[in-house]
Amino acid sequence: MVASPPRPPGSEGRPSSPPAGRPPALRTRVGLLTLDRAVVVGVLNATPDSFSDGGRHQDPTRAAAAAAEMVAAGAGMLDLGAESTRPGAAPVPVEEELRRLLPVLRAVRAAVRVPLSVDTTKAAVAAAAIAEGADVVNDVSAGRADPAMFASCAGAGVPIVLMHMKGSPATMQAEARYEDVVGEVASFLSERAGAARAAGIAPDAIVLDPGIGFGKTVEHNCRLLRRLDALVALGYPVLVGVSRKSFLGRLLGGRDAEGRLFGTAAAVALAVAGGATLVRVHDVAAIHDVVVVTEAVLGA
Ligand code: HH2
Repeated sequence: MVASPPRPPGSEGRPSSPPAGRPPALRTRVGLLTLDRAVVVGVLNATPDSFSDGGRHQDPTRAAAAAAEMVAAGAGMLDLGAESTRPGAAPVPVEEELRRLLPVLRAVRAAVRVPLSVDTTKAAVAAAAIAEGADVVNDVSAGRADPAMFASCAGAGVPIVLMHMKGSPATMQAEARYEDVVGEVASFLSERAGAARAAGIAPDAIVLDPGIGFGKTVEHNCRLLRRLDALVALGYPVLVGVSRKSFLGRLLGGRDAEGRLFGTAAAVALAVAGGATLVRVHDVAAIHDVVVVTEAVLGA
């Protein structure tokens, strides 16, 4: 059993069970990742160009130190990426993605014991990362970019995060048009979960994600956060990634990524209140506090 990370003293009184309808665990190769309390997923990008931590974690030794720090601060999982998905980002060839990712993954794997996810849309990168100890695949294309992705995950018995995105990172902001954003995202994710299951991925190895900031306006992002219940109702754990995203900057008068922590905190608290069980963030220590307090209030 991979338990949720320990909470600091004073966090007694938190809810001992998830709100009704929340799936309790995610099946990984190393055991069940319990989701009775929301898991803080720390972001580690081994990229030169990610919008907020680009260039900081390319060196394996520094990445491992950052990983250990995030786990000590309460991260229950870490998400490692080697291709930026920021709006307008150009695709990275598989060799370059592996060259960036694998040394960092090996160093992080040796440094921490929490489950590691790999943020990639390529089955070959996922397979190489799984062979080096990654436990979860985080695919922002939800299996559409590479037809071999679901088979790779099913064959390895590794869970997958299926995220909604309109178009690709290069085109998505130009495609941010919906009649009913909540309904369209829910039906997309339901269809992708069905496709993943048809390819042999276990139902308790699927996580859904509304894809905050991926082909969405400020209003679309806010609406999805407000109506997260519509995604939770699909019956899979929901991961939400709001950390430092540009919709927060827009809501806050054009604030840059470094100045979006309190905005991130507000969005994370509401996501957890709406039923998210995994929150993908850069500022682990601060957001861990947010999650502890939010869950204590929810369970009171
Ligand atoms: N957001 C980013 C990247 N990967 N994966 C999921 N499942 N959900 C998200 O919301 C999500 C994601 C973008 O953030 P970041 O990794 O900080 O930036 P970049 O894509 O530029 O590396």
